[in-house]
Amino acid sequence: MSNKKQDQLNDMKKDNDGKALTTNNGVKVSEDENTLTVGERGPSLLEDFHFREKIMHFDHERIPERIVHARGFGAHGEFQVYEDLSEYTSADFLTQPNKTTPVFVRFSTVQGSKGSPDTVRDVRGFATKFYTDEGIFDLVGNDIPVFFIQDAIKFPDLIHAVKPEPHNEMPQGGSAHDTFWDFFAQNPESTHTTMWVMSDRGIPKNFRQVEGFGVHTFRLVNREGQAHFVKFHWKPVQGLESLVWDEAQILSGKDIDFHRKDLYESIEKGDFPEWELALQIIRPEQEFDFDFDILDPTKIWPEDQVPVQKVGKMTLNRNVSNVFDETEQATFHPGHIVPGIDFTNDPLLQGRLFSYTDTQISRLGGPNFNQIPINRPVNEVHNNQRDAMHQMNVHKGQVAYHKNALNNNDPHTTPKEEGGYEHYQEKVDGHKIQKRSESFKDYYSQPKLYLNSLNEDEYNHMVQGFSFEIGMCKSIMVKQNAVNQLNKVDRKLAEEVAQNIGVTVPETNEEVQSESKDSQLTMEKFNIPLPGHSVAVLINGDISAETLKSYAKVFTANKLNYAFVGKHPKSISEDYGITETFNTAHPTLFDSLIVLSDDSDINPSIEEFAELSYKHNKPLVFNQHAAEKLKNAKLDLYGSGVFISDEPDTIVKAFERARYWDR
Ligand code: HDD
Repeated sequence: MSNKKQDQLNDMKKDNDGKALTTNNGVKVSEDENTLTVGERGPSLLEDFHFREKIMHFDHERIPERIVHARGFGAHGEFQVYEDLSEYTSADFLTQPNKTTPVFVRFSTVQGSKGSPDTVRDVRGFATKFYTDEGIFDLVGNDIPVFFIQDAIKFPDLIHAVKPEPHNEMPQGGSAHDTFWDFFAQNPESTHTTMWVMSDRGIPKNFRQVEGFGVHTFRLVNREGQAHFVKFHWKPVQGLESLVWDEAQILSGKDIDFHRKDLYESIEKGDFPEWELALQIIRPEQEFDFDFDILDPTKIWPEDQVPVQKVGKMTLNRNVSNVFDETEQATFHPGHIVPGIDFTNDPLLQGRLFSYTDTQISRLGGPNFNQIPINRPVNEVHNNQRDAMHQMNVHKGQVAYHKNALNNNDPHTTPKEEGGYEHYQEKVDGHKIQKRSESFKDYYSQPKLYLNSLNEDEYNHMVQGFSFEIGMCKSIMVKQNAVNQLNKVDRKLAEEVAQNIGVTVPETNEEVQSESKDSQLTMEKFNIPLPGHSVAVLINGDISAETLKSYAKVFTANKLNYAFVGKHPKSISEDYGITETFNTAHPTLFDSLIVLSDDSDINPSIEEFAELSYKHNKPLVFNQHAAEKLKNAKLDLYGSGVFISDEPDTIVKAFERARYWDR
């Protein structure tokens, strides 16, 4: 299918196939392994221009990493709206169901540097660039619907607290350290988001199975100039899954690329991940109808109160050709909006509007970053901006100002009726003050709502999350202050965490009184489709090629990824083989396990594999022989999610649940 952005990128792609090596000045190079020297063992000569250029360019290959969200991975795709949304917005990509809009998405972690592991406990960035025919719209969101702070002036403080501590640059990739938890305790508005990060949401299984949230309240504006408040959501068609914390930690060593590999390989295989764009809409006259301020980015709009409408679908179907050229140089900005979409007075959003352009200038070396291929809109760009570092255009003509008569006043402005952007005409009236609105000051009701909405397993995981993270702090004062904050949300939570980390339970119960729940907050509500899951088939002894073939058939029919794992690699038939060994495969790299054994003694590696998969609550299938041989393993052969069967399709039944928490 034709995709305007791909066509544009294709025009700029460089292909070396069959080409002669040249310098950057186009001179053909005859020698690329030995510098020019005086005699074979003599001094090198500076006049070797190819050597100088090659080294000079290499010396400058690195650019600053993003100040936050440094570690990320991107892919291309397409978006299509289901129905014409012109009742709400004039945006062309949201009103034309026949139109396919190219997108580029970058997922990221927040805290860690570019080389940090993927599976740390953290918020995940979910930034989408829509290349619409009316310009670029960036939805620069996260996988958690709320944010730590209410005002952008506190962003440097938040990030200084969560990043590795400045005196020893530790820890890398996580928030389990004193300065983050000190920030948490001293800045109560961070409570809600922190609860989400300490829940299973903080350790997603992969990028394909995360939700996305625009977080802020934006405005949709229709052709008549009428506005509605809106929150944007991405709902993953793949469902939502998380890792177990122990598994996430092991993966940080076993495969630091775990998430990017999953996304890359899924797309390479043609198993394209999809998300539905969903909207929550509040009419202007309802602005004050809620017990939270709709402009406060630390609050959700509970879906039971403000329903979510699915309005379109995004498919990621193409990996980038070059990660630096595309993903690393991509510049997202919540201020990139198109006609039909506008901002609100959310003070966090307003501050972001300054930060993103500013940071791109130091990261990409000047204000012309919009001309880098990945950042170019698919529609034409014309204005009177000129010069600056790395200018890629050659502008014609004498005139670079507005208004002019010399060039017929081109480039000309466009009336709003014909697609020129017009800011929403909100009426504002007030005094200049530096003060947070009283309506932003309820810090505990929504954390309690979140807690009340989790199921028992999710609650227990959250207790473990808090206990690990706060427990890692060195300062007793910080630990105590953090637990004192939890005591304002929920007494039981505070008690359990206090006990786990050895601080005192505050004397008075200060918990916010609320039984409210929202049915859409538990991850349980997501249906998890079978395709895309993975199975490790461990082979002990001699298992016939026919048997393996019958298993492979079931996996292929159900779109399951699989690997046959044995002591040594072995080709079994033309199509099938043992591709992984007990040295290369690891239980954390698979979603489930099948052990096929003959009656020989079980390999100890298989026993360890099965025990860890059991500990991480994964579906397990043992054939009869394997079950007998695993009698002494540290797992309950009759426990939940353990199946003893010689039937290849038992794995489908075993995947009725992706995790068996009730072991
Ligand atoms: Fe931010 C990057 C998401 C608040 C300042 N942010 C960045 C990225 C995402 C978010 C997904 C990575 C984009 C990419 O992949 O290139 N940020 C958010 C969300 C926020 C938020 C959902 C709150 C709702 N951010 C926020 C504030 C500020 C920033 C309040 C500053 C006042 N964010 C930045 C930044 C970054 C960034 C420093 C670093 C790299 C970049 O922009 O391009 O400007």
